[in-house]
Amino acid sequence: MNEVDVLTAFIEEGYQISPEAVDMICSQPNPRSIVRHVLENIDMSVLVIGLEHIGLDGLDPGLDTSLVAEKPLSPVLESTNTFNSTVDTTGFQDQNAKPVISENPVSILSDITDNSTCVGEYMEFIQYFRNRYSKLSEIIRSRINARPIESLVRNRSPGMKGNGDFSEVSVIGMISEIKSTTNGHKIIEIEDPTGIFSVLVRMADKELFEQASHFVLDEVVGFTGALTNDGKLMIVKKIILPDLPNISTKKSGTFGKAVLISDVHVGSTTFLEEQWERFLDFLKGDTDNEALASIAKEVRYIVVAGDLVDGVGIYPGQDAELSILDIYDQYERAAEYFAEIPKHIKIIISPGNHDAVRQAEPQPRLPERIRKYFSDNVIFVGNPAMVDLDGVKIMMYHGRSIDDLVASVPGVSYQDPTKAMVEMMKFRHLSPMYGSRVSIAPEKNDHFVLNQIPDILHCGHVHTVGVEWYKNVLLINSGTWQDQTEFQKRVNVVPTPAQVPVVDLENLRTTILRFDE
Ligand code: D5M
Ligand code: FE
Ligand code: ZN
Repeated sequence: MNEVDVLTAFIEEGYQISPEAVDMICSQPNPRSIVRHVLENIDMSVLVIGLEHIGLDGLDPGLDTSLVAEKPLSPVLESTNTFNSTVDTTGFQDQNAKPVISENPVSILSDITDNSTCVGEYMEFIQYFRNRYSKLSEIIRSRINARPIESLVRNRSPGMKGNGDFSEVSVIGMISEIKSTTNGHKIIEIEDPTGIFSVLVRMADKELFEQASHFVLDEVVGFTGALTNDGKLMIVKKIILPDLPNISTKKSGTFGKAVLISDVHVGSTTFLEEQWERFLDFLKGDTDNEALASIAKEVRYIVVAGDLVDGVGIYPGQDAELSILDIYDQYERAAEYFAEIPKHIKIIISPGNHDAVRQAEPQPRLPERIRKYFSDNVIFVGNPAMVDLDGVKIMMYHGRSIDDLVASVPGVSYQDPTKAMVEMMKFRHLSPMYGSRVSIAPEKNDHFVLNQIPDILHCGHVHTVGVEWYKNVLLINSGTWQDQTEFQKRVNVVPTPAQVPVVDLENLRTTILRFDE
């Protein structure tokens, strides 16, 4: 990108930019990713973009630009989001114990909290989809040489197949429609910012057809193939998903354990209090079981992926299934439970669809009125949020989109929740289907795109435990502390409550502890 390209990119989005800022961007190794990052993060009220909005001061020009693009722009935001404290180790004084784990740093790498740009205007939806397309297509673009749809449509003419240019072409589009022909082939309509095009996946191409049967609307996919004679359709030869690269390496190196939970549903009549108390006893080291006691000593973090309480008014007739009717009382009770946990353990809580924040995702962290019930070792983040636990990156997402994926993708079921999480990894998106059960707020920046690859993806919501590796990313669904509700009986959701995945931070090996028997 030269100076003119940079200038044009900003003008097209309605901003002016100072000459110094243009020079600064052009002097970096990857101006395009900086432009994208600035546009995603700039406050809409800014008219002229200056050096102060770029946030590159002091960066090593040789720095990997993929990192530059993913660093929060404001250093203030980064430092206030870092939690480091020395701790009280009550209950952990055993002389034979491993060195006491006292420093358990947490930093928040990405979170919607205090960064929401959305006021609900129509243009925001357009911006949201553009942002989604631009982030995901950029991932795919590094693997194929795609052209804009406009160039295919413009050159459309009878007999164009004979033109060598079009014997093999590639495009990247967002899926807007999936149809079947009478012969059973799939016709997929895709859009990019320049136009609409259709591609055909033949039934006889078994592998491609199987891949295409996993497509959902609004995901971004690359296709390579040949155009038909009239130039109106591409016969697909290769499908390129954003997916994870094959080269990412497995995490290793830190120490201690992270305990992953979700869907506690405090306040519900079906909350399994007895089993939960046994879990708290384990964390306090209050157990006769030596194996459990030794695991407890190594716990540094507890990560809670939403639905901390049952909430109120979530579904019709919920009051009949509540033991605590007031939502603040539910959080107060939850805080009492968490206060029993030794204070050196850092607890990270993100919300779910039963929690007291906006339902539209991404959701911000719980409000101050609720946060103040909890001790200082509890850190609140939004949903989704990526946190770094002393070198291990965990993407926390409650997982409401799993409902959509179960409904749309063959082979994905509530009993096997990590299969839905594999799809999220392949789409590089936590909630690909727009306008279904997940209500997505049109933020300027699509917070669901998996730009940075986490070491662990942690979801909940479906109340079943699952652990699976996908290309060196550990996928965990952390189950629930709620027994089957009447509602779940009717829709045949069979939970696996009171089972707790515990991850060894040194090698990401996972053990499931059972408090259900
Ligand atoms: O969701 C707990 C489980 O119940 C999860 O597997 C989804 C399922 N569930 C929740 N709401 C519905 C609706 N409306 N239809 C079908 N299945 C549903 P939780 O978020 O804890 O209520
Ligand atoms: Fe839940
Ligand atoms: Zn839920």
